[in-house]
Amino acid sequence: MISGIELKEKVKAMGADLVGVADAQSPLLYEHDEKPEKLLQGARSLISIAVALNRSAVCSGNLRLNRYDTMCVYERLNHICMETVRTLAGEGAKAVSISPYFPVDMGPESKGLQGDINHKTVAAVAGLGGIGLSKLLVTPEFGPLVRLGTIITDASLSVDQPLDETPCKRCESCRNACPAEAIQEDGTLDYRACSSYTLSNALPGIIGVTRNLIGADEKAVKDVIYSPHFWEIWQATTSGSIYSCSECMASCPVGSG
Ligand code: B12
Repeated sequence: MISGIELKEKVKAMGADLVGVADAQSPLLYEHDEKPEKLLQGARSLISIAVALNRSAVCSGNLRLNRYDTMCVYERLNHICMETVRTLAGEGAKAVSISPYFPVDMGPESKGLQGDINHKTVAAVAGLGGIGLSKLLVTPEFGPLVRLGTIITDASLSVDQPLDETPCKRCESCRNACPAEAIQEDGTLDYRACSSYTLSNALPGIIGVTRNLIGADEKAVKDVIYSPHFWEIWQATTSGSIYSCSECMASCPVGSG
C-alpha cells in the first residue's frame, strides 16, 4: 500500500498546492459533527486538498475574472481529486471524493447550506490552516484564497496535526469589507445575509424573479426577462459559477506578502 508521504507527493505533482491527511476517528471531526463513516464504510483517513486561487483575479474587482479563475481552479481540483481516488483504487483501497460545492443536499434541513463533509473543518484538522473570523479556512501560504476538496479512504495513511495557532489575527478586514454585513461581532456568520448577497444570481435570485412573474402583466414580464439581472442568472446557472462576492477572501492580508 502507498504511504501517506508518497501519496501526498503524487497529489502535489498532480497540481495541488497544499495536501494534508486527517484521521477519520479524530475527535475534532466528531466535535464539529463530521461523520466520514456515513459516506464510506471503514473510513480511516481523510485527504484534504487545496488549490490556490489567483490573487490578481480575486482582488481585481472584476467578477468575470474572479469567476473564471474559480471555474479553472475547480476544474483542476476536480481532476486532482478524481486522479487521487483512482490512485488509491489502484492500490486496492476504497475512496470517495466529496464535491467541492455542487451537488449539495437541498433537503428542508440543510437547504443547500451544509456540505456532506465540511472541507474547511477537514482542512483544519489536516493542518492546512485555521478557521478565521470570516469562517473561511485561512492558510499561512495563501490566506483564505484556496478552494478545497476532500477524499475519504479506507487506506490507513500517516496523519498530519492541526496547526498550533490559526493564521487569522482577527484584524477585522473581512468583517469591515463584507457588503452583506454577514460577519458578526461575536464571530458568527449570518449565512442568510451572506447567501442572499453572494447568490443573488443563483437560487435566491431565481426565487425572487419567479415571484415577480406571478400574476404579472405582459409588460412586467418583458421587463423581467429582458433585464440584466435575469440574463446574469442565466449565465451563472449555465456556467455553474454562481458567486457574486469574494470580499471576505480578497480583503484578508494573510498570505498576500
Ligand atoms: C454551504 C456553503 C456556503 C454557504 C454557507 C457558508 C458557510 N460558512 O458554511 C454560503 C452560500 C453562504 C457560502 C458562502 C461562501 N462560500 Co461557501 N461553501 C459552502 C459549502 C458547500 C458547505 C459549507 C458547510 O457545510 N457549512 C456548514 C456550516 C455549519 O459550517 P461553518 O460555517 O463552516 O462552521 C463550521 C466550521 O467552521 C467548524 N469550525 C469552526 N471553528 C473550528 C475550529 C476547528 C479547529 C475545526 C476543526 C473546525 C471549526 O465548525 C463549524 C460548525 O460545524 C462549502 C463546501 C463544503 N462542502 O465544505 C463551500 C465553501 C465553504 N465555500 C467557500 C467559499 C470560498 C465561499 C465564499 C467566499 C463565496 C465564494 N466567492 O466562493 C463565501 C464565504 C462565506 C463565508 N465567509 O464563510 C469555500 C471556502 C474556502 C476556504 N478558504 O475556506 C468552500 C470550502 C468551497 C470549496 N470547495 O472551496 N458558502
